[in-house]
Amino acid sequence: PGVRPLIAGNWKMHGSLAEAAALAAAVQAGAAGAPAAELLVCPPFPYLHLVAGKAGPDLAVGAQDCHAAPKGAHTGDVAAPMLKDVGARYVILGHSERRADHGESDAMVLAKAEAALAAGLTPIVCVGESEAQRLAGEAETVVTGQLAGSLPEGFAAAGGVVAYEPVWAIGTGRTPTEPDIAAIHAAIRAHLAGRFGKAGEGLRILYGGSVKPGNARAILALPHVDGALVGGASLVAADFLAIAAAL
Ligand code: G2H
Repeated sequence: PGVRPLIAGNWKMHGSLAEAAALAAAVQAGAAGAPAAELLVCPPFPYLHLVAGKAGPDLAVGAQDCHAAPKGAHTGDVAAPMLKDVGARYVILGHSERRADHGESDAMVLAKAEAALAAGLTPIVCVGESEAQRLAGEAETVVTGQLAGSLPEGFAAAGGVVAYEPVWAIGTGRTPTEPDIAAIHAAIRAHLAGRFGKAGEGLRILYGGSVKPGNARAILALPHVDGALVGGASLVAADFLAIAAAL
């Protein structure tokens, strides 16, 4: 109660300029039909400015990564103030694909989150265990360790968002059981409350990993699940809007 759930679309490295424009327009057009949720789409960098121009007050726009420095000699990277400049309000950080493809550590995610806050962006910090870690009974320890290492001091004051994405559930069609999702979200809440006090109790914790229209209602009804980070299903406007309408 009191927290408006966030349904975030992570478009990853998909689409063309024309497809990004059409998808953003379709989501924007349907946003009024899902008033319970705050809607967010996170397109690839080249389409960010265009999509931000299509988004109205019912649809926020975010990026999928940023550099830790505000500017400088970093060929190929994108700074947080640039994202803010083109209309982004959020930035996804520490997604497991970035941790795997680019060797991002908790310390790097922390530095990026600090840069995001300094630029006036809201970070969405992703955490999640691998399949081996889950089988070894380490899921909760891994997740709380990632949080301890990657959330900056000002995170709660800025309304930062945590996304729990078990690595083995990403794009696989597999999801944890509902009790398993609820257990990790409760552990994340306890960590946030322990670290940030009252402010940590109101922060949004998203579930991500194979969220679809068919499983969204059950997942979003779980305690301490304050929204979803949606990959594959966010590329189809009707599916993304159906997930938002499942709240
Ligand atoms: C997890 C998720 C979005 P998908 O990465 O971040 O993607 O819904 O395709 O599993």
